[in-house]
Amino acid sequence: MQTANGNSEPAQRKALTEEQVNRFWTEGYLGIGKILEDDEIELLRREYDHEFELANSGRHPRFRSHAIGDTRMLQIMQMCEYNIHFRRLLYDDRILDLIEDLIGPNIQLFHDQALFKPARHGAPALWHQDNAYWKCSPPNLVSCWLTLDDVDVRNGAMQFLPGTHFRSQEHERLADNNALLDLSDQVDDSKAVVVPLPAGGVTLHHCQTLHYTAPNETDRQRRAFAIHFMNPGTRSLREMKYLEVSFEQPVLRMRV
Ligand SMILES: O=C(O)CCC(=O)C(=O)O
Repeated sequence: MQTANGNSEPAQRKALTEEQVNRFWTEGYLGIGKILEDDEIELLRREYDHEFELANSGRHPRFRSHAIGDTRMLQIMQMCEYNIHFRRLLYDDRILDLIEDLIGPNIQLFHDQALFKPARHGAPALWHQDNAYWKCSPPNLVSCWLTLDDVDVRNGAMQFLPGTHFRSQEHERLADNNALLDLSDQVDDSKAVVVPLPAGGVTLHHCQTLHYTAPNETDRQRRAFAIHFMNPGTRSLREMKYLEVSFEQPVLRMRV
């Protein structure tokens, strides 16, 4: 194939080293440092806060609040349908290049979500595999989890159990919140790896990697945005879409 620079092959672009790609497939996750500039982070924080202000006043159609005891995880599903700045992020080459190194150049959105742990009473995300919710086939989805605040173990940084992506596990529903799945009883969290990040940093994880985030008991809020990517042709058995291949969600990159 001819390209504009006259070479016979497309230029090789690599966002991840071979060692990082191997580590991802061995451990099921990767921590990547800061990928956004400070002015981009500031803009996204303002937009994020605006969307949650709408949600707090009952004016966001995709808002949910997940309570565990007296803590809350606030969630806006499909932020990309309401906010152009978050929609742009789906197409950001800095993110898509990372994803391409893991699942190849044909990349479709599965969904996105903003996950907000307010200061002092942010609920934990209990140990789970994403695909226990999604039931996607084949189970090859990769998530990019982006933080708009500095995160550490105390305000809800991602924690992963390395190597757990090789098999799916049955999940129980949380007793006092039927919407949430919980594997805590079956998890040896002494092996958990915490991935602290600066604002504008990301983690990548496979849809079967067991992960958890702690309650936010600090005075710092924790604003995160997760984008879940799949290959076109992935089917969600949960949505009973196994008879069809869905192109309802945007195809973000395609090289045929
Ligand atoms: O943001 C969190 O605390 C949890 C995120 C999560 O579980 C995910 O993105 O898969």
